[in-house]
Amino acid sequence: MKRVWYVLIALVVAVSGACTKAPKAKGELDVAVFVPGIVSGSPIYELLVQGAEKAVQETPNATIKVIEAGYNQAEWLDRLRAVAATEEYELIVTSNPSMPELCAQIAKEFPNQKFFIADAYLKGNPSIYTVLYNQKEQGYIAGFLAGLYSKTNNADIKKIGFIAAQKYPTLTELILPGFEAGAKAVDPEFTIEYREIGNWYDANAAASLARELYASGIAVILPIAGGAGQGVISVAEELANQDKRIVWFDNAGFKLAPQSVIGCAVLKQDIVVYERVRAILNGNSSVYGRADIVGVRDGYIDFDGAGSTYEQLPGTLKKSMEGMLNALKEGTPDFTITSF
Ligand code: RBF
Repeated sequence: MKRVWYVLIALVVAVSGACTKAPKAKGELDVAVFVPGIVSGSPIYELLVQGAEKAVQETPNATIKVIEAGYNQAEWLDRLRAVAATEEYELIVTSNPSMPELCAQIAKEFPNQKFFIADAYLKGNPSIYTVLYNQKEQGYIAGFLAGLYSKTNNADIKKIGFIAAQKYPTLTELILPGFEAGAKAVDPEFTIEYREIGNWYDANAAASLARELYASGIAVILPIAGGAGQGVISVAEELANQDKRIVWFDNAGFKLAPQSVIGCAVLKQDIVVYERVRAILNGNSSVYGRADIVGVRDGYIDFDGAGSTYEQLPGTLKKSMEGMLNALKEGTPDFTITSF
């Protein structure tokens, strides 16, 4: 009988031992990249993952897990809570302007959890570090090129297309006004034709909107639509021989639409995330509470014209672009923002 008890006790101990987590190795650092959406097709999330992966690769004992939270925004808070509740990750890295509110909520519930949020702004929360891009400048660069191309190719139509997935503050207060200012700097008569898809995935809806805008005589569209932007690309490529074009945002887009993307207003989210995550993994904890704003002058927003569609544009147009970029880097126009 005694033997049976020994065996039973040994079994219970073995099973419970197997169920508890192995203690972390000393110095082990685990990073979760929480993607509020889907990585593939969303330039800004592709850059997020690239930057975080590079930082982790360069840090001994660091691991990374990429978690895609999907397109249902109502689920994000619960998904984020589930990640924090594992208490496995020293740092959660995420990106988009809606995330500070959700991270602040989870930080209240899990006071030890730290967050780095790119493409967002929240100052003064001791668990959260944010970096916001000055997207007024980024919009201005895109709008200026759209204006120049439209003026050169179709002088009668003073309209430029803008297809957005949804409305949110950085779109309505930075990107769109910047884009409009860029177009108007070329010709004050330009106006923006704004269309909205309603989500970040419906490429068919985006394609219909693009077709309608191009049919009205518009030559250039800027899509800010994540995965749905593929719909704008396919229509622009189909109509490229009618001089229909796209200006691209966030990353280099020439390969995505080789005939129709004429230039890219890029942000260096991969570098921002790489630098910041690496610093945090190396022990810099003074960043929490901080809200940085970066832009053209520190090189985090720029123009990418390294594609044959841009190179083939008229020399006068490229000269104007160069002049605009130099002036912008020197502060004209001055789009400085100190808080958001
Ligand atoms: N951008 C994307 O490329 N893909 C997305 O799925 C996506 N989802 C977003 C969801 C919300 C709630 C908000 C506020 C923004 C989202 N963005 C997304 C936009 C992104 O933050 C950024 O503004 C654009 O990529 C332009 O730089």
